[in-house]
Amino acid sequence: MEWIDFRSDTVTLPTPGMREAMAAAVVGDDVYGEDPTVNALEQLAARMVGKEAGLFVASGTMGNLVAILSHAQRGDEAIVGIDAHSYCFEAGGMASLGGVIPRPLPTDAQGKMDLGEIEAAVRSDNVHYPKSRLILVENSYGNRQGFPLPVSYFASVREIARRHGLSVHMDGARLFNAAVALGVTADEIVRQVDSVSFCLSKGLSAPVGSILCGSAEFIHAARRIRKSLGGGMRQAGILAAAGMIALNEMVDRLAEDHTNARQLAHGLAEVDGIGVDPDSVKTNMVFFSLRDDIPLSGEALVHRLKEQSGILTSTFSGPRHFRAVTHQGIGPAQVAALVAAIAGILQSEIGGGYGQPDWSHN
Ligand code: TLP
Repeated sequence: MEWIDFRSDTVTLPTPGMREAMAAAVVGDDVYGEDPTVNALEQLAARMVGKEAGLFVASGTMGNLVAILSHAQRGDEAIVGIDAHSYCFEAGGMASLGGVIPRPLPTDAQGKMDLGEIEAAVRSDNVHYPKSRLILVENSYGNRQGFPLPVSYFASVREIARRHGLSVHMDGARLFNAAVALGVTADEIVRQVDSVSFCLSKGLSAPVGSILCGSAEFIHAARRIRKSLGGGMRQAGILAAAGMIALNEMVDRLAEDHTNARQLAHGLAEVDGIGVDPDSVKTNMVFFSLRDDIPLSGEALVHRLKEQSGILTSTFSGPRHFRAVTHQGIGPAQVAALVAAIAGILQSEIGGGYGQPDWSHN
């Protein structure tokens, strides 16, 4: 059976063009700086986000960790959203591996930290305190169904950072989703931060890899940190070749994923027993929930979707809350299949309440 996989955009498979490019890639030893394909990818990535230099890393998690360890010393503090990926989902690497202390702040419905609270969180020079060193931001904001935060927010954060001599790193795992949704170029967003890491392996469909970008001096330091973490790869041009295609050919199509996500949200809104807010879907993620009175656990819904319809979904941020992510492997037919499958399961549980979804939205 071919699965329909809504669990994440990390499940995307390399395109046939990527596989060809990987097979034909000219490679060398990247630790010697001699892999021409890696070098070309790093230069292209840096150019696309308006930074001086780039560094190919194994994953988004490694990109954030290398960035944090390059900006901050042991005992320094990093201000971060309490539900940001770098705080919640990266196994605490900044603290366990880098000795960097996270200072989590609450975020609003879009994933923004309050500017006043950021400013208030900056430590004064006092022997009792850790040193504030870094502000971590994220765009799009994963825990807010991929909300694309506007350039103006990052400009304000940058202003605070500048006043206090802090650096700003952006977890831009889905930077291009944010840019496409906002109708701006990636470099307009990234101009506001000192460094950014973004993933090639999510909506852009490359099999492996992220890029960290920043000033030439910053990337020089980051290269050593990457080595210390075991991230000095050798003939990595095999992977970078797919990354080139990800950047050159896969960015514009992200708009399709966003359309499909909106369509999914509108479809689910028609299903009795499902809670979803279609207006809050701005990129490629749909968060929805199962109404409390439905006599079915979230886990059971996930299980039945898989067993009955070959559809993979997952709960997210709560036992009755779900995240569905659209990507290259999901088109309108797969969206319709998920809506129909959920409607069918709920109908058998509560009976009735589901008509044909109205597909005229978008
Ligand atoms: N996110 C994964 C899971 O870890 C939740 C996903 O399926 O969305 N920043 C953000 C905002 C991310 O969403 C992710 C991955 C990362 C960083 C880490 O990237 P990888 O998985 O390449 O280490």
